Amino acid sequence: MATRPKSDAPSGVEVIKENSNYLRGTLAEQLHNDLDHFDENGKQLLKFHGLYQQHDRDQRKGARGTEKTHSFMLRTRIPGGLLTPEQYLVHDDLAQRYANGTLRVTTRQCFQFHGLLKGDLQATIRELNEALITSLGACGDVVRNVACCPAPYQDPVREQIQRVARSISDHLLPRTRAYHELWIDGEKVELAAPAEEEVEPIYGKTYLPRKFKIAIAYPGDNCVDVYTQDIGLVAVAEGETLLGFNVIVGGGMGMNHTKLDTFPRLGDLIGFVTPEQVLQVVETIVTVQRDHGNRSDRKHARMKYLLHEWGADRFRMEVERRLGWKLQPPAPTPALENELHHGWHAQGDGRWFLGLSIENGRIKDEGALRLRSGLRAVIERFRPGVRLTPNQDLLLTDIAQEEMLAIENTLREHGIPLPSDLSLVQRHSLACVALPTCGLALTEAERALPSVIDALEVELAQLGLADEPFTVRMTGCPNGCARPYVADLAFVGRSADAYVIFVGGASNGTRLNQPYKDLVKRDRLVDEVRPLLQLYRDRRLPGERFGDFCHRLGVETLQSLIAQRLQKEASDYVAIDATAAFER
Ligand code: SRM
Ligand code: SF4
Repeated sequence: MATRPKSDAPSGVEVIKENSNYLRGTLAEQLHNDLDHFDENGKQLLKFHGLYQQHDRDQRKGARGTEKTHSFMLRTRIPGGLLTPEQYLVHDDLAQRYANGTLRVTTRQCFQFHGLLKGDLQATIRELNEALITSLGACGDVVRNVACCPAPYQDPVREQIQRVARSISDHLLPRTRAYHELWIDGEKVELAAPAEEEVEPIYGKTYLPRKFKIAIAYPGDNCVDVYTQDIGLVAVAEGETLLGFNVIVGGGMGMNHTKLDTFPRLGDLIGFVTPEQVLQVVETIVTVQRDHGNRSDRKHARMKYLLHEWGADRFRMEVERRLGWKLQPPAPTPALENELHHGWHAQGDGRWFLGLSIENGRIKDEGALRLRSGLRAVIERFRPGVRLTPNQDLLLTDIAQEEMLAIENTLREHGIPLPSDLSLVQRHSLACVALPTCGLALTEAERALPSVIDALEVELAQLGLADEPFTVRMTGCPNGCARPYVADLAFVGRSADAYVIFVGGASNGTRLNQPYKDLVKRDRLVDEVRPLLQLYRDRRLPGERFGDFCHRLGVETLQSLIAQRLQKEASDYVAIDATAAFER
């Protein structure tokens, strides 16, 4: 598969970065003009500040020919998903005051606001920063939020990996003053232009060729989907001692349905590093991508394409050449599971945490389910820590035993179910944002998955499979924001309400799934999955998961078994019908 660009000229975004004076461009001037939006160059630069210029695609439908009204998505950067109660409440206040009254937990443990207006951006970002929350580098061609297993068990290894996540995130934050000048100080201090290495010693003035993602997994727990990251670190521990990390490089999900030279890829394991080495190694890998990643074709600019082109050995050797020393061979690690961390758990320090399932990450009040108000009530009164998970869920932490019942009651008063009230399939499902805000969405996802899950719940109950856990992920386009290509079952937006069904991923995120059926309309998704579930019920091995079953048989066998079954059902039906006619 060729990943070479047609031309080596830098892409348009590279030129914008280069000429931006470290992410400033003309954002300051544009911020204060009368328009409700920024120009094309500004749009690109805003991403580095955590902002996406969008419009409500629902409204556009009815208003052809009229000017679109712009609004903004703001993403806050929350390393490892850790928030104080005060920081949660600031997000909640701002969602009400300036955004659309909802908060969105993302698949990388961040919060997103949707529907902000240009005139309120400065106030929103300033207040977040006062609460020590930044949006700098939450989007754009830099290292994004560093994800890490958030479970708050009292365990020195967990505390250490959380610290490593924070230090990688801090170390790789853009260092430009542009963010502060624009959103916090509101004033630009004119100084003689500093040398490039003083402003951005790691990134330089064109930053990275593309977004860059890093996550850390706790031994045995792959809730962060470590193989889908540009750099995945799997902690290796002995008892309560963190020995170091196995380093995985070159994962990524995004692809295009029709461009076969774009593809999801799982990362390669290239070695082991100690906790003292990890920051240097991560920075070095980032610089390899900075210097060798494709800067002319953004469709091939992620580090996974460099790995694909070079192979893991050459990549590792380049990292070692820059380091001046060799990585140790990978250490053995326990088998991985994708832990949801739902329900009540003793932390090990006399306190408890409660993992709540947040449907597709959206925190809002709707009808009898007053999720936002209920969470606010609990957090205001009991002041638990808050942790966001890479499964778009939320953990309330550090809860005293005597508060547990009152917290449950408060949640129930607001119509908020506990995970034990929900089906396994719902708890293991993820959907990306998609419509109406995502400009790249081809189909619905967040708004469509709940009814698909309702129908799946009915099927699974009828087939006696309600207790079988498997992951179901839906995205509104092939970019893969809910990491669909590692799910047991995935629905990936294709065009006008039609999806590609993927099957055969591993629930623990260690194997990619395969396309099973193309262009399936939303209202046919469950009909197409039903025969697969029937086969699974009849032919699975003891303890076999749905994705493993589909992978063992392979797509072609599954398709032919289902065709045979349908043919047999049809001929049985004809025979029964003929008998009935004869009897009549
Ligand atoms: Fe994503 C672009 C939402 C996680 C791969 N993603 C977008 C944008 C910003 C659309 C755009 O570029 O105009 C979406 C904003 C929608 C909106 O209205 O809010 C968007 N991505 C999201 C979130 C909010 C999905 C969610 O439901 O949680 C996640 C935010 C994560 C965060 O907090 O940082 C999100 N995106 C991911 C992930 C999963 C992950 O990071 O673990 C992936 C797949 C992993 C990967 O990066 O390979 C992902 N998003 C993409 C891509 C494809 C990149 C590629 O390599 O081709 C795009 C499109 C692009 O970059 O051109 C994209
Ligand atoms: Fe938008 Fe596609 Fe990402 Fe969904 S997967 S949020 S539709 S870019």
